[in-house]
Amino acid sequence: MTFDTIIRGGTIATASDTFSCEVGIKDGVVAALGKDLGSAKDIVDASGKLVLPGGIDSHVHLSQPSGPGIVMADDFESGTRAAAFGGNTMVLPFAMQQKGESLRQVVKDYHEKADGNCYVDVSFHLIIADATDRVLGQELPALVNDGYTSFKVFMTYDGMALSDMEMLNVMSVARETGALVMVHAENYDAIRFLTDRLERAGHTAPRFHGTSRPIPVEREATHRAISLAELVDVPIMIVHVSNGEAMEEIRRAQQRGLKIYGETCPQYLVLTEKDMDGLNMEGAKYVCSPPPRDVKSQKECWAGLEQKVFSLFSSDHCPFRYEDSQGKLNPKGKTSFRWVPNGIPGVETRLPILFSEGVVKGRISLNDFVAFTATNHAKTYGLYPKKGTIAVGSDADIAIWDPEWKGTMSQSLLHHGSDYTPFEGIPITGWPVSTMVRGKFIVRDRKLTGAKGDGTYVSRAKSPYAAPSGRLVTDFSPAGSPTA
Ligand code: DUC
Ligand code: ZN
Ligand code: ZN
Repeated sequence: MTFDTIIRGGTIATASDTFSCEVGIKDGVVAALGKDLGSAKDIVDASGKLVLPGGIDSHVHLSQPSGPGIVMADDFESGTRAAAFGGNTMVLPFAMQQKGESLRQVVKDYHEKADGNCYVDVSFHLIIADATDRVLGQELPALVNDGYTSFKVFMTYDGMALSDMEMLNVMSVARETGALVMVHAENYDAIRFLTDRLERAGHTAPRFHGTSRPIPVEREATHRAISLAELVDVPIMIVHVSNGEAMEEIRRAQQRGLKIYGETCPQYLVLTEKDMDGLNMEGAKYVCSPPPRDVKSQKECWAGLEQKVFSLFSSDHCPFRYEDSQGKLNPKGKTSFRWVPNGIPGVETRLPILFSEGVVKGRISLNDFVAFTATNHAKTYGLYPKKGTIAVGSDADIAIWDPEWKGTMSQSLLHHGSDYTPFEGIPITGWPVSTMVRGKFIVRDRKLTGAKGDGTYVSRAKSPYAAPSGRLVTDFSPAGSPTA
């Protein structure tokens, strides 16, 4: 066979193995793995490089409405371009419903924003903010059948928080349809109470964002979400876990045999609440929810990865510009942390940070790095084995890494739409130099070679991780039966 491309001389790592061989690519898929594969139109010399499955970032926000007068710093074009430079071949942004909106219309709107504009492949999770009978009974089941097989629910935020009753209803639909529920676990009333008291006391600087949502706020909601999921026997993914107390809730549930999964993010490994304490409004650059905690929490989150309590490492890329009246420095944000948009950029920095801090420093193996950043995302969200690995028959979604590259994380290296990175100044070893999506280089030797439209929308299967365990709390099953 004559291949389109052969990648030669590199060290390949998957979630399970590390080996040396050539990768033969034909028609966008991996067609052969072996020695001396012969000829190809394009022979890529990967000597001294690592050849890894392209990163899949399953927690990304792009072009999402973020409140009056606030504009997100990345749309699908700039966000997926930055993703490619950061070694990613696929991202999963959210299609976010707001109160009163039809979920089907929301999905159409996000396709308008994404289709034809992406550099890497994309697929949407749905955010459910209005759990009406129509959404629960008609729109969600139809959308799951159409390949939108995961939804996120919020336990906090005005206009977004679901009551426990609504959470149970959404979880029941997930059980019946085979979808996976992602949960933002923070206690809404506790945050409102603390925010009001802080403002009344004149504590309005960005650092009080952390004070308004301390660890018990997250721990309690994590415990409650797990209990609700147990009641209806449905697996859930607790996203963006920031500390050991919430992580221990997940571990305890897993030890009891429940299908409770956890995700953590770079900000919880390398930032702390002190970063929100910068002079003037500098702290706003780090405002995200849950907030970064302390060094003890960082260590606990590392332990959560090392011990596989967490299966996913995502960026929670939710970018705003800093020097911008539509971003972090919006006029109301200067009056109180309450109005500083929540979120930080990270789609381009996620992989180098975990490689450098995790693999190079010996905290996790290279194979676990691949699992946490690509393979587990594909398995969790119904994309495996088409995505998330290097195997014959899989899409040729590949990142070539220079494991020896040394430098300092800096805004000047990045391509995202934000005007800063919260990870400025972190020493880094290892960087992705080329990114290939379905056989086409989007970035080659650090230069953009792809075009918008090279990334396409990917419809997803139901996740095997979403199958109920069959364990009921009582002899009555309150949620419907799973359908195939
Ligand atoms: N939750 C997210 O998942 N991202 C940004 C803000 C938030 O609250
Ligand atoms: Zn969230
Ligand atoms: Zn998020």
